[in-house]
Order: sequence, then structure tokens, then C-alpha cells
Amino acid sequence: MACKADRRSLCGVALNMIVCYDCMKPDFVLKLIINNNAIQEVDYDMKILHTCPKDDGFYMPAEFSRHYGCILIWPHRRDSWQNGAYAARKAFTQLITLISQTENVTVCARYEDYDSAREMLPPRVRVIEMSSDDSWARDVAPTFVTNGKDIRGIDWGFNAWGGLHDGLYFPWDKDNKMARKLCDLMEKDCYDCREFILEGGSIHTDGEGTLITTEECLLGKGRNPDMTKQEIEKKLCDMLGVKKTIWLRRGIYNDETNGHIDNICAFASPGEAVLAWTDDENDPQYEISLECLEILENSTDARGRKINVHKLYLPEPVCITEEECQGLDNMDGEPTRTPGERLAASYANFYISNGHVIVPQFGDKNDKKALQLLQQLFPDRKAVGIYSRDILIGGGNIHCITQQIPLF
Ligand code: KQY
Repeated sequence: MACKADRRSLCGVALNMIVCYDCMKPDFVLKLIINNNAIQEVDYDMKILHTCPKDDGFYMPAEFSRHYGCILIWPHRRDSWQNGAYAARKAFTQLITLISQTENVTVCARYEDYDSAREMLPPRVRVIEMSSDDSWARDVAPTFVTNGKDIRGIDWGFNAWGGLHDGLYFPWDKDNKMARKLCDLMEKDCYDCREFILEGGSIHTDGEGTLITTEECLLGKGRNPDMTKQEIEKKLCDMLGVKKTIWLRRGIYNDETNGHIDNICAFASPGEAVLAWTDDENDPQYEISLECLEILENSTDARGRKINVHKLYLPEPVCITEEECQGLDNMDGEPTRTPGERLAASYANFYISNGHVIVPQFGDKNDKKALQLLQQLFPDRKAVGIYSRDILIGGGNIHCITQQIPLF
């Protein structure tokens, strides 16, 4: 065959022509195969599901299980990313280049930014045009669940981290449509869970029935104010196929996501967790991390194991400078950040790719320590640091801008 695409890669028949998803070129040979009836029809049929993933035999695998690929969104918001997002694009490029060594990477870029993404990113990265409000794939791309044979996406409701209560921008409708568009693009069925507000950064699973999250985020007024803690927990169990939820109270100090779990705590493997930590009792983070430690140490996971907690020492407080603030366009005339504001810097916001564990770096003495600990906890992957201050200025970090697609 002229093209190595398999049947799954066919994206449709248009004007009597097949287009290969891998190379995006019309494929004459495949068309002949169709005319010879070797392929009767394209079997694409994305279903919107209203059933329960758990009852359907689907669950959310851990990030450390094998991936098919990863989704990111090219940064563009001038009130989030300084200097027209140029510095952030360079950091995204470094990260994407690394991930794409061991995973299939898809980057969504707005029409206006397509050329920039295509020019900056390596050819092995797929760039597609898709509108978005911002660039936090963790929170707006689907959460994928698997039954061990195939995957499906979950389309949660998204309201920019708190909607009209304390959300971070308005409108957010383009972001809220991305999960469904991505399922469509990937030809994967999609669970409609838009009535429930949830961001992917607010949950972590160990792939063996345990979920961790924070009360600060999930029980806050900006997400699902009419649901009780028990109702929220049931929704998580049904949608993610988990049996046990461990509730930490709060996330990283001054985290504008209302304390996403992915900035403070993560599983390295079942029964092993890392927790962002400081020994400085005068730091407001101290009390928060101590409370998390006590909860984790007094919890067992879904399989009844005690959780071994590894302290992941934070960098010294990272604060935005006057110059960096000047590089941000004001939102509705209001500054989005003020000089000296503490950013939610944490090494816990790492991404586990097939070949690497990719760790934020801040130019701090603890950068190396974080890499060493994570290297020890992920012996089958290479721990690599990426200087991520320009991502942090946007309000999140490496984990927040990625969303893994499990192997299928
Ligand atoms: O950390 C994240 N998951 C997203 C942060 C959004 C910040 C918007 N400025």
C-alpha cells in the first residue's frame, strides 16, 4: 500500500476520495481498494453515551500505564501568557518534542495560530485546527476510560474553574466543546457528563480502584453546588470505575484552580504517592501539606493497602515580577496578575509519558532533588526536567497542559 494507515485511520469518504489520517493526503490506493469492495464501508460511528462507564466495564487507568498518545492545546490567550504567548510556546515545544519521542501527540491550534504551531513543532506531531478559549488540555480534553480493549472519552462540564462564582475567564464555551470534538476526531464513543462540572486536573487515579481529589475544589461553590459530597463521590465512582475516593482538604497555596490535586499529590504506582512538601512552618503551605500527609497516612486504598507517602520538596516561593506582569494583556481592563503575587509552583505537576517522567523546573535548588526522587520512583522511565516558569505564569504547569490517551 502507498500509505501505512490501517483501517482505523480512515477518516471518511468524501467526494469519492479517502484521506489518510496519518499523512493527511488523499490516498489513491485505498480508493481502489474501496472500489474493489475489499472495504465495504467506513465503520465510523461515534456514539454519545448516557450509560454508566462502570456498568459498561470501563474505568480510568492510571497515568503510569501505557499511553497511545497525548493531547495538548497551543497557547494563545494574551491575558494568560506573556508577550503574545511566545515564551510559553517555546516551553510547550520543548515539552511536546520530548513527549513525541514515545507517544503520538496531537496539538489543537486555533485557525489564527495553526501556522505558528506547525512551524514550531516537529513533523511527527499532529497539529489540527480546533477553536479553544485557553490551553489546558488536562481540564478540557476528554478523560479517557478503558475496558482493556477499547477506550471511550468522558465529556465533563467545564466552566473555567468556577463559572460565574469564581471562574478565571468568560466565556468558556469553546473549551467546553473540546472533549466532544476530540472524541469525534479520535473516533471514540463519548460519555455525556456535561451536567457535572469537573476538570481532569482535579482527579488522579491509581488504576486499581482508588481516586484522590480535594474538597477545596470538588466541594467548592463554583462546580456542583447542589450536590452533596456523597453524591459527588458516587458520580466519580460511576464515571471512573473507582471504588474508593481519598479526599484531601486543600491543594497548593494560592492555586487559582481551587486546589487541583494534580499540583499537590500524585500516584507514582499503586500504594506509592508523592506529596508537595515544605519544612518551613512559616509558609502557609506547611499546614496544608501536613494536613494532606495526615489524611494520606491514615487512609488505605481500594485494595486495602496503606499509602507510602514521599515528600516532594517545593521550590522557594515563586512570585511573578513586574516585568512579567507587563507582558500580560489585562482582561476586561483588570490586571490578571499583580507583581509579587505567589504562583502555584510545584514539582507534583509532572507528566508521565511512555518513556519519561517530565518534571517542572524553576531554577531552584530543589529542582534536582525533585528529579532524583521521581527518577527513583519511576525506574523504567527517564526523569527529565523542563524549565516551566513560562507555563506557570499561565496558572498551571506541565501536567495541566497535557491529557494522556490510554493505549487501545
Ligand atoms: O492548572 C490548571 N489546570 C489550569 C489553570 C488555569 C489557569 C487559567 N489562567
